[in-house]
Amino acid sequence: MGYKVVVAGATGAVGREMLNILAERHFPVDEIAALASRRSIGTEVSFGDRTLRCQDLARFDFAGWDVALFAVGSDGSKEHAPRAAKAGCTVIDNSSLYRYDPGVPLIVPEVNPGAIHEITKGIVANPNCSTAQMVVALKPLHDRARIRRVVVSTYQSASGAGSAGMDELWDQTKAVYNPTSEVKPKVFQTQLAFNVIPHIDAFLEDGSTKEEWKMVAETKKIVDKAIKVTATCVRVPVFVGHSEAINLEFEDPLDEDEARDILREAPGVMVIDKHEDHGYATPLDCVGDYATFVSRIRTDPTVENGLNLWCVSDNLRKGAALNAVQIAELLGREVLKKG
Ligand code: 11C
Repeated sequence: MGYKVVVAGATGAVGREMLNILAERHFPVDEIAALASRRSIGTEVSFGDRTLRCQDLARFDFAGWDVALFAVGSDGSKEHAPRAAKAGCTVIDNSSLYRYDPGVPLIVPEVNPGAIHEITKGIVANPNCSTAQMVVALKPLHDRARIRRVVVSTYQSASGAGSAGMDELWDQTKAVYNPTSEVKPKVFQTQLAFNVIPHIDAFLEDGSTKEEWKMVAETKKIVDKAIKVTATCVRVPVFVGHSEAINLEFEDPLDEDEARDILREAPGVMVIDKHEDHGYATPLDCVGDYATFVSRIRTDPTVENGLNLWCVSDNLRKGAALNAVQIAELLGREVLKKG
């Protein structure tokens, strides 16, 4: 016996990956519904070798459905997630709306699976993509040597802004070679093609951005509230795959060889760390993969117990859809227990 599963936002970049990953991982599905906003009703999406027609999210009755993966943004989640939860369908929400709500667990299954038992509102939150991959790499190191402080700089791909972000990067890239066509930024704040933009999400009063704030707040909620985090989040002209340069300070000594061995054994981590050309992961290497790749692991001799590393992952997968499906698997195993 399997589950009745809903994917809301099924035509978007993350929603399509949710369907792909549910099929790839043979999630025990008895029945599946793909939902979308009114303008996409009837749009066909793939689920393994099946084709699903999108139904209207606004009119969908969630009663009798077990789990709904939401990739509809905060406005859509605000309108429909409580309605689904009230009907008895557990929502796994990819938006930021509920992440900081103390009554909503925020889960990365390799890191804090036990939080699945803290569901109080019928909703589980999926973290921001840049946080998800980072905490997969940090947790095993924190367990061994207690991380005191994290300094992270991100190199985030256009797909973090969805299909529209990828389209804009593509159009701008082509337009650079065609002097007659104008490059007008819409999704991003300025031209992304052949550029980098140190600005993701809204500015906050202290001069940081919401994306940077999310990395701080979410790392504390998922791993340990005692960890200090400071982030600089940057958009780069890459289609898929977020990269992060991470500097860590530990309470206890941890040498780079032991850190490498710990990460080699860690769930969800793939270490690629050779001191040679392409002996490290790049975004192109991680597209379509499940793992969080860790490279360039090395001692930082400028601080006590310091370590540097490079972390890359497919932001549409571990950063969004894969993590949501892993939460659904955890929910099935630990709470719903139907499969
Ligand atoms: C980006 N990380 O790359 C963002 C996208 O809070 O789920 C995901 C935003 C979020 O633009």
